[in-house]
Amino acid sequence: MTHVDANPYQWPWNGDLRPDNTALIIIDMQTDFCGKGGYVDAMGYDLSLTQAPIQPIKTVLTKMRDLGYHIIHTREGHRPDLSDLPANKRWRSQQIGAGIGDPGPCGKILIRGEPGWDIIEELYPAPGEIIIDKPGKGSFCATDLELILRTRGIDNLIICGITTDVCVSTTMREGNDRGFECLVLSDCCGATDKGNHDAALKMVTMQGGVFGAVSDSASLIEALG
Ligand code: C5J
Repeated sequence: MTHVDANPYQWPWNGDLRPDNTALIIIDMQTDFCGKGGYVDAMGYDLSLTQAPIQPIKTVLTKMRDLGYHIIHTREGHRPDLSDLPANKRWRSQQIGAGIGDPGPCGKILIRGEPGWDIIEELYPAPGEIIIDKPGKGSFCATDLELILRTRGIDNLIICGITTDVCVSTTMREGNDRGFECLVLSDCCGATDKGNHDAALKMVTMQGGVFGAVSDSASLIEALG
């Protein structure tokens, strides 16, 4: 039995934590969400908040890679012809001055294949690691993530990345509803607003762990040994 010290319960619920049945899911560590000239920068948010988890994620990623855990990366983005971009999503992004598909310093905002859309160098996927390209906030929506997890016999999801209150939270909720045992790492996430980051994590801990549990990189690494 292995448990990670977490809130509101020692995670995972059944103590069955092994490289075979557990995946690290790193959400949307793309230039568009944490780099200069990207989507979040264009909206005028404080980049230091979405950059804060880079080093903690790197530490966890290195450890879990070394131990042979499944590693999965996601990227939010749309097809260059915008055929998978809902008109209302595009319109809303234009209202805040960061129109999805519009040209910017890092290429077209949130468009697949553009420099700003790709994962940052520091956390770039190693050969063989799974990358899920998703058009929405949740990693299960319009992707083959669930099929991959079921095929590999993965029960436990350790979730991190950006942003805590949007794509991380949506993915955790989707995973939890599908019966996966989810853990979110507080210092390995970041949001464009500190209050939203804190609230998104607090929500997880209600009702005995309504979406799973919350821990941090140090507790996870200690449990992994
Ligand atoms: C957002 C994300 N915030 N990766 N995407 O639009 O959280």
